[in-house]
Amino acid sequence: MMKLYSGTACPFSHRCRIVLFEKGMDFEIIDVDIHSKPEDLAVMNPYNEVPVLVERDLTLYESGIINEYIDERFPHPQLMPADPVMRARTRLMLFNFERELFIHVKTLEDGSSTKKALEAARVAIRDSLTQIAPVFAKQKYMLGEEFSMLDVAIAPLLWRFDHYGIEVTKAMAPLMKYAERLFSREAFIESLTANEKAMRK
Ligand SMILES: N[C@@H](CCC(=O)N[C@@H](CS)C(=O)NCC(=O)O)C(=O)O
Repeated sequence: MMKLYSGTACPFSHRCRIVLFEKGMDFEIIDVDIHSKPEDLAVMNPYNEVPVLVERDLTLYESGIINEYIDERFPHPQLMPADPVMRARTRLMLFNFERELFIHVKTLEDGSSTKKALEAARVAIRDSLTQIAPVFAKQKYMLGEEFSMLDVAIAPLLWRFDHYGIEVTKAMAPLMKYAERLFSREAFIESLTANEKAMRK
C-alpha cells in the first residue's frame, strides 16, 4: 500500500492527497508536523521536505514526480493527457506554474520571509492569476473540459487565497468560479485536512 508523508497545511502535500483521493484506491496518509519533523524524513528525502511517497522499496519526493507516478500506477481516471504532444505541453505548463506561481507560494510558506517579500509574493501571484483568469470564462478546467494534473497543481493555491492574504481582483471572477468547481469535487473535499478546512469559512 502507498504511504504518503504529508504536511497538514502544506500546499504541495495537498496536491498529492487530491490525486490519491481522485484515484480512489487504498493508501495511508501519515500527517507530518513540519515544525517538528520526524528524523527519518531526511533519510527519505535529502531536502527534508514533505510530501514523500513510499511504496515497498520505492521512495519518492517532489509533488509533481509523486503525482505522475500515482497517475501511471493507477491509470483511472487519467490525469495526464494520453497524447504525447498534450502531455509535453502539460509538463511545460506544470513547470511554468512552479516558476511563476509556486516560487512565491514558497515565500508565503517560509516563516522567515520579510514583510516586503511576503507582499511582493502576494502581488506576483495576484498579477499572474489575473492574467490567466479570462480563460475560465470559456472553459471548465485548465485543459478544457477534462479535469487534469494542472487543476490538481493549482487547486491548493486557490484554496489558500484568504489564508495567504491574496487580493481577489474583479478580473479574477472567472477564476474564482473555476476554483469553486474544483472545491466541489468529491476527491477535493476528501483531501482536506482539519488545518486546511480552517483556512476558509
Ligand atoms: N517542491 C516541493 C516543495 C515541498 C515543500 O516546500 N514542502 C514544505 C512544506 S509546504 C516543507 O516540507 N518544508 C520543510 C520545512 O519547512 O522544514 C514539492 O513540490 O514537493
